[in-house]
Amino acid sequence: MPHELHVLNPATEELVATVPAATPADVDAAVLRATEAQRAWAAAAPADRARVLRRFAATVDAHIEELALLEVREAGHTLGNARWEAGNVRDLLDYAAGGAERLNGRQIPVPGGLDVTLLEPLGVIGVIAPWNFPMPIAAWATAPALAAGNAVLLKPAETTPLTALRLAELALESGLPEHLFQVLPGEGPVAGNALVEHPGIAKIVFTGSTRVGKQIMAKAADQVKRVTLELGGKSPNIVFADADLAAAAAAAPMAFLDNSGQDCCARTRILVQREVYDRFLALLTPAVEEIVVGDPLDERTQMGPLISRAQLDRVRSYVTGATENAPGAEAVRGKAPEGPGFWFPPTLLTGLPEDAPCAVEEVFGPVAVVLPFEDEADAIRLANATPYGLSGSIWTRDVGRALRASRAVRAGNLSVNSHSSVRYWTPFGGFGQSGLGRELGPDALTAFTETKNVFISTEA
Ligand code: TXE
Repeated sequence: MPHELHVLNPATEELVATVPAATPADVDAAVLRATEAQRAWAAAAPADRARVLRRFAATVDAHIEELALLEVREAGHTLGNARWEAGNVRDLLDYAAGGAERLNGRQIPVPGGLDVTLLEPLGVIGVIAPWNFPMPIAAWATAPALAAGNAVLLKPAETTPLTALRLAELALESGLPEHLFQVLPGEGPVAGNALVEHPGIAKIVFTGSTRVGKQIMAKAADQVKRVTLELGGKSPNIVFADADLAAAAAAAPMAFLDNSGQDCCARTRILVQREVYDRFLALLTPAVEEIVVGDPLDERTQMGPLISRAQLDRVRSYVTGATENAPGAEAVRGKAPEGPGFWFPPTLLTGLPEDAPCAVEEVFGPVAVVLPFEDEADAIRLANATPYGLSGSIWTRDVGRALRASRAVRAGNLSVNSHSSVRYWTPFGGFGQSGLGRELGPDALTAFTETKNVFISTEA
């Protein structure tokens, strides 16, 4: 009896679908088919690849509502977010199509001949995607990989295979050659691991936990397999005393509550200069309490459920531990439905020591800590007191301070007087244990190529 994945609606706990889980033998067969399809695709003119990807983008555009509703049902995302995510897939495909037409090598002056660089596709790419943004993150790797002439085998997360499967159908409808983009729903240690170990896979793009990312990097080393890793985060939101406090307090809740805090860029460490700490907290607290949590299909809803019971248990135990283990700790809690569904209220923790688990580890739920700092140097020290380095925000009206802090905070994606981290046309990725390599942006396609240098002698 083949193993099956049970997809639950996180808002209701109802069974949405049952999907067969791929075995290592399925992965073997998929790699063989993809290898063949990739050869023809790589030989096609870039403009032809671009045309197919633009058609794929148009097909996604015609199915935005359907894809968004599927994302709501399998991942519990609010409808507005899910629509944005489907639109992001469309935009990425369009952007990558343009990239295919502009992906060029160079000609470098060398005495005695002609020297050129060729950007060759890697081959078959294994993409291992998480459940927090199943659709966009799958597309972040898939779109540029295909555009650069590769094939893609995508393993979605166990809990969220449905949008990926639908995207593969839409790709075929759009004229993408068969077997070039295959979706293999399955378990991480089985199907995911089979991709990592397979000698026919040239590169793994993994988004997920730092723990699994390290395992994948170690295994990939055996074949010197290329990896891009997008791992966890514990991003600071630094509020200096000279900031527009009302604006900073209004923006801070959704910066850690969007997607119920299941966002690697979530600003979960709110660092506030001591002289405005009380004033800022007085603005922030009601803003958190007023967040509308509930039915993801209701357009007024700002926050939905967590993905699973396991994630709910994890978040709950972090918060219980925080309040039980620190004598001065206090929790401000917003509202959330009782259940069924995996609900947890927006939660602000104050009075925690700087090194409390909730202050340094990725909780991946609607939970932020608020910590005071003394001056600019102290803010930078606190911001960098983590092995992660994905994102961060700096709120100040002083341009010099904004620039100094942007240089000093060790993170791949910083925003000043904003929490915006992700745009498909700007690079995204982490410092330190938040990852390796960059996705999105103008260099997205080159991450799926190998540079070959060719020297042609004119003296022979
Ligand atoms: O992640 P996993 P989980 C963080 C977040 C969260 C924690 C655990 O803190 O609470 O990780 O989440 C596949 N070989 N992030 O357990 O296990 C798995 O099937 C190959 C941050 O869900 O890392 C899924 O497709 N693949 C994050 C993917 O890896 C394996 C997003 C991610 O799952 C595997 C998600 C293996 N041995 C979680 N084991 C972010 N960066 O945004 C698992 N997988």
